[in-house]
Amino acid sequence: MTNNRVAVIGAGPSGLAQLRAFQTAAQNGADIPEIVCFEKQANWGGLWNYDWRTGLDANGEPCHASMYRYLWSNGPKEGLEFADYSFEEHFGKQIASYPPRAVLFDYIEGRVLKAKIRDWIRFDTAVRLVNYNPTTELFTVTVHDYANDTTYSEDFGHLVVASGHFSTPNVPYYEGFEAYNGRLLHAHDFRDAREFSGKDILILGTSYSAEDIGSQCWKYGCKSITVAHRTAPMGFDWPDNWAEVPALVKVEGKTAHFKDGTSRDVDAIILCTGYKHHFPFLPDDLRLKTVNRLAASDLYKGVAFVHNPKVFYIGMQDQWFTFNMFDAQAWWARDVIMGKIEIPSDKSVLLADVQEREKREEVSDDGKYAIRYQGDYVEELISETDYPSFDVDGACEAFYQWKKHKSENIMGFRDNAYKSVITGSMAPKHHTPWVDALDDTKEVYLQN
Ligand code: FAD
Ligand code: NA7
Repeated sequence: MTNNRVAVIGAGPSGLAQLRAFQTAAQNGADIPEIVCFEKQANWGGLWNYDWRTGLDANGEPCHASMYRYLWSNGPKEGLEFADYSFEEHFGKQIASYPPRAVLFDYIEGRVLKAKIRDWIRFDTAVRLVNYNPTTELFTVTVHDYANDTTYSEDFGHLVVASGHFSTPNVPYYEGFEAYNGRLLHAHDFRDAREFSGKDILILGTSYSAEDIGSQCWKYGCKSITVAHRTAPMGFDWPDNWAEVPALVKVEGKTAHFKDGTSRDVDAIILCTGYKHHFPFLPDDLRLKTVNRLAASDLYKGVAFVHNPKVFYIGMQDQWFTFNMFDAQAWWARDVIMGKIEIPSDKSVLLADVQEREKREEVSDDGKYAIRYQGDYVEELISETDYPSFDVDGACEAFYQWKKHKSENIMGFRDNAYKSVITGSMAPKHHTPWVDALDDTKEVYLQN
């Protein structure tokens, strides 16, 4: 008898998208395979499930959480809205465009509570190892069940890896780090900007984490922010106590020395130096090796692993689109597993697909081009499944506006509002400017 059970690793937005995709098919009368989702944390939501811990989690596993207190969406919610579950459906009204983490967690959870799929997830269960047997064509998944403190293995016909890729920090070394007389941490371990109130901080990196953690520290009263760039400065119109400087060369005591010969004393160094795709539970023949880019390596249609197309990776790209892109991928993977979409048997066709995506990404490093590129990708996938079609052009437009608003006012861009591409209604302006909104609770945010 064929084993068509499906193992899903991770119950973050990507894993939940996979569960929701199958549940929708079942709701529409399809005969779906058994789905088992393994989640190492005690709750779902992935990064949106806040954890105050750093280092190891309650079970001694590497702490997955990289999100911090007071985090508000760094892009407009109109770019990530689920096509099958609008913000209005969840909250009973339209809400402002840059919700804090707790609000987005609530939204993510609302869809899966409605779908009643919690029973498909085995919580507190970390995947330790996966093996593929080419003779039986089965994956043996070995897990640690922390609730019962046992390990066990089960066989599956397909594997969906949805374990995220913004959790294992990329931590570079600079001369003098070992003797630095201040607080030195990676963004993954950053939890509360108030810790840095009154301090001079140095940030390495120039991407989302650098921009947002710096902005948070500024908002909650740090004394000064210095951002060192390895490649190019971010170039926003920063507040007066914010400086962008060339790359860090070394640290002596509390003094940071930069490439242009200047130096400054800093109380803390926050490494906003990105993350690694890290799958310690996968053997060489199943493990994705890619950098953080739009055309992730070795994934046919950005989803099926070219070296074994019974393995699907959800959400492994660098992300402009998030929740709705994970949905598009999950619906597509579901239809492959259920035999509705056929993956070409000739591996060279799969490799050519990957190469074409890489080449097209490399045409330009302009942000607008990248947004359109990922928008086209989302459109391509949803055109092949029954995922509800939505106005992807409108979502791209929200992202273009967001970029424009950031360049106009980096500390004020979250005060703007955009139109939902799912319901067509305009978001209200938030009741309090972001710089003054120190309370990020759901109750306060929803007081519109
Ligand atoms: P994750 O959310 O990382 O979930 C992966 C899940 O897999 C976790 O629950 C984890 O516990 C589980 N897991 C991992 N390993 C195992 C294992 N071995 N066994 C069992 N379970 C395992 N996106 C936005 O759209 N807007 C934002 O504002 C935004 N802000 C962000 C801010 C930060 C600081 C970071 C790091 C990311 C942000 N993102 C944002 C992007 C974020 O990656 C996505 O929104 C989303 O969380 C990705 O979902 P995922 O399910 O792919 O991964
Ligand atoms: P990103 O977007 O991967 O950016 C990583 C940054 O780190 C980028 O600016 C890099 O600079 C910089 N980097 C990497 N290595 C080094 C070293 N060795 N020295 C100095 N700077 C370095 O990661 P983020 O954490 O900002 O964002 C990830 C997600 O989290 C994102 O989706 C958000 O939604 C939140 P480079 O340009 O390569 O010189």
